[in-house]
Amino acid sequence: MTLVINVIKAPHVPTSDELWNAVIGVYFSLQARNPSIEPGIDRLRRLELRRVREVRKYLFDAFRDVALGMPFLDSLHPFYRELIELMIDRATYKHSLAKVGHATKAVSSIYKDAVVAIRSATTNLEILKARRNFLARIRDLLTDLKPELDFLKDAAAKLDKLPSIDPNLFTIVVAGMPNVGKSSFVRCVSSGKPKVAEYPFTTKELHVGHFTVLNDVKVQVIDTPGLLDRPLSERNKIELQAILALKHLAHVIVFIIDPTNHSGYPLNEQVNLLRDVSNNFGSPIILLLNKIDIASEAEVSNALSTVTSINRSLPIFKVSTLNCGGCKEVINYVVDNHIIPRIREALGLR
Ligand SMILES: Nc1nc2c(ncn2[C@@H]2O[C@H](COP(=O)(O)OP(=O)(O)OP(=O)(O)O)[C@@H](O)[C@H]2O)c(=O)[nH]1
Ligand SMILES: [Mg+2]
Repeated sequence: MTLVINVIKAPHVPTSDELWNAVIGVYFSLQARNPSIEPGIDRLRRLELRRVREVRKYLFDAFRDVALGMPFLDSLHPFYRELIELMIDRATYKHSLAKVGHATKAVSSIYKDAVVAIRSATTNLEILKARRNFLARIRDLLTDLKPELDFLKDAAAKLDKLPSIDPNLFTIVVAGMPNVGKSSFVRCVSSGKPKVAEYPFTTKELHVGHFTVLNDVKVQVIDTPGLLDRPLSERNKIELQAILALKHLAHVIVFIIDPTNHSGYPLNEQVNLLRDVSNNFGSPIILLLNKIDIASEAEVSNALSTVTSINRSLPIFKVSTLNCGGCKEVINYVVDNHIIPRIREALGLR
């Protein structure tokens, strides 16, 4: 079964102090309804019962909204699950959600004790003592939840910043070493407008753009952070985001090589990375030799012969993403060779 996930949404997660202030607000905003008719103790008893009931309801809702509103990692698409696990410690996340969820039970039990104490009180003083006990226990409970609420608040902020990637769309993942022109390519061919700059590691997270072909087929293009030529075990969390996109999302990989010395990364390292990517991910690769506007003939032919020595059958395009030269041809190639065949297959046409 395919999961349709466009955006991961996180609820507002209150801090322990916010909840305490809200509890005090709820408690003391409630006043006696008929102050002049009822005798003192009955009026106070009734008022305190209403107050503890309202606080219970408020906290119950607040805890439930957090516990059920945060995404359940196990039911997410593996791309999102692994991406979130790069940013958030899975065990702490699960523990925090469970603790906040269980806090609803603690609130119920504190509430029940308060009701018994208020009902059985024979003087105003005893009722006020029951109030003090109730509020003190609620305060302790909220203090105890502080680390978990802080953790979940931070997690929610990270979830809100995740790119809106739909794992069900046809997806082109753009990869290569830093500074070779990946973001420039994404800007040329899609609605995505990732930052382009003359230094490496400009892109630090995944960015998504779209374009539409054949009237209404939406295609997703993902810009990735630059990868270095090194083993998976040495990759940092920024690079691992690119790996997750290649592993889980790519129907086609557009791999960009800069044959000039402009990017600062030698050709042999870029070709090593290309070999690594083609060995580790099953998706078809389209190779782009970029910066053709400044590349010398020798640089281009050297790159071509090095690349073809490792793989003769790679489709290769010479482009200049600075002015988008040649980029349209790349997209036409993807449409003709990958998107149309998929549509025909889905329609049962051969
Ligand atoms: N001359 C020339 N420069 C280019 C071309 N494409 C990109 N650049 C320049 O190369 C630099 C890097 O471009 P980006 O698109 O940011 O490269 P990137 O691969 O996304 O870089 P990271 O995000 O750092 O990995 C920028 O200064 C671009 O203007 C091109 O076709 N020709
Ligand atoms: Mg970039």
